[in-house]
Amino acid sequence: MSLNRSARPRGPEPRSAGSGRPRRARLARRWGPGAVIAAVVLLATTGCQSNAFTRMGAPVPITKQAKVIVTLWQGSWVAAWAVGILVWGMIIWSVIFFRKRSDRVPYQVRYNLPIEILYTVVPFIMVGVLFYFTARDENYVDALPAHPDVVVNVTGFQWSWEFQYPQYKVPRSEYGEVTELGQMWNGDIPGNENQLPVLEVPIGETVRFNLASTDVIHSFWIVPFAFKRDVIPDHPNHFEVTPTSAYTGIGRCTELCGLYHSRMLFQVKVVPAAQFRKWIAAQQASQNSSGGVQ
Ligand SMILES: [Cu+2]
Repeated sequence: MSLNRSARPRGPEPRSAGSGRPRRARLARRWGPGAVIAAVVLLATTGCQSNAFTRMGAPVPITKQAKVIVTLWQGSWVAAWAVGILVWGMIIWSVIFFRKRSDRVPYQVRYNLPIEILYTVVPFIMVGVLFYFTARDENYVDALPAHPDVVVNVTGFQWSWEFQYPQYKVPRSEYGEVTELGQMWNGDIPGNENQLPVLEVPIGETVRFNLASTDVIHSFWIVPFAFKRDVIPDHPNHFEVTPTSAYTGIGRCTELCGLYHSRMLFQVKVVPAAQFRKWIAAQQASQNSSGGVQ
């Protein structure tokens, strides 16, 4: 009678050196900690740099608030990667070290109370941690300190924007204050992007935005603010930012508001405070002499 595998009687396999569970345990002991350390080091070191990959698609933030939002976003990804690596690791580990080797029914684990408590409690802890950081950062982003350096009243309408600076008066204009109007974007007209309404704000100062709509719901979005806020008729919305770096770009409406929603663009200029004061003084002078006509 040949001694092939199928002829061997069923039952526990002999635990000879170099085979079965002790071998698996040795391999796991040898490679397990190294793999975990490598994963942690990889995550920690790539997290030190700021590039498109480590920001996980988020824009380069240009306000204090945006930095907090992007950091929260990165933290959520680190948590997701950690859970993913752990789960994938355990799947791969069990596939490699516990693959079927015979028809013997494996050791059955049932009613293991500690393990069941563990995988009930761990998700609660994960949700709790994510909730804590989200609530903390949301409170920071939504905070409205009492005395902002610059106030901008934003009015959204179909299909453009009006920006008013109530701290900077223009007595001879019908608006009474610096008012920036423009044209709806039209790509058929060369250079039309220079006719868009202008929103200019200073670096390093707190800027309060008061949002209002005259018709339907719009939404105010400057991509590197990493933030959007709805502009709702009869429901004033507010938010405040502290810009940290210079930026020139396009802001947009991000709530489908009608036929020309996609053309509801505006110019954004984040500039040094001195340049902002110069610009606003020039706006005051020109709007005063023109009576507010732009
Ligand atoms: Cu809109």
